[in-house]
Amino acid sequence: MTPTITAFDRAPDGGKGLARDTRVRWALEEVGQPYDVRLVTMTAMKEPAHMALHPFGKIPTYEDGDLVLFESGSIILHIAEQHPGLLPADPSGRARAISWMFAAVSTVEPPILELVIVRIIEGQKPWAAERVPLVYDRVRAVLRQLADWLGDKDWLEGTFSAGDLMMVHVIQRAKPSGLIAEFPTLAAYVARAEARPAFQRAFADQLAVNTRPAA
Ligand code: GTB
Repeated sequence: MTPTITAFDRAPDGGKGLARDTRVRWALEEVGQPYDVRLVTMTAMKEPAHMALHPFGKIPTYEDGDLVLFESGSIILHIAEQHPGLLPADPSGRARAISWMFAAVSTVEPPILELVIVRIIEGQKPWAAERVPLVYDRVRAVLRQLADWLGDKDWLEGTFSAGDLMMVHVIQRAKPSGLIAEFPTLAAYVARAEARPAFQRAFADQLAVNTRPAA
């Protein structure tokens, strides 16, 4: 059966690939699984039909037969478990790759999201000017640790995995702040991931959706 994912009808980033459907598209492309996409407006996300699929009224979701999943991390883990290509075959390597998936969403993503919030959503608040440098430093600290781990390796554990996919998509969100460019190791890591044909296809597909002419 062909799975169906949901994505923004129009992503607020206009197609920069930062919305979380892109990481799911990328995983599906990496494993060669065709998929359908149902586009959802901001309004429809909060209506009963979508809330029945996603308890928090967000995208992405994933439907395959009777199975409905939400949370990009769990969707990608499911895809990686169903198909070869995103998790090493040996149990320890697999467990390490999954550790990196969790690290991406629970250690690296939170300070990056805080930065997005303070720069964009709260940028005009009177206290923003004081808070922005503090949050920048918090993101810098975690990026420095990630860069130190990566060292001169191409990927976090040597071979590309779902851990790299999640991590790269998470840190791409920090690109507009200029912080990735401060770490040449990470800039090269992101560029290496973005050069993967599966990423290119996923990116092009979401771009086509988000730049299509208005109906
Ligand atoms: N933890 C969940 C997951 O990983 O799946 C988070 C899901 C989530 O936040 N989804 C967002 C959403 O549906 C879209 S991706 N938001 C609608 C709502 O909350 O009503 C987040 C996102 C939004 C916009 C940009 N952008 O413009 O650059 C990037 C990422």
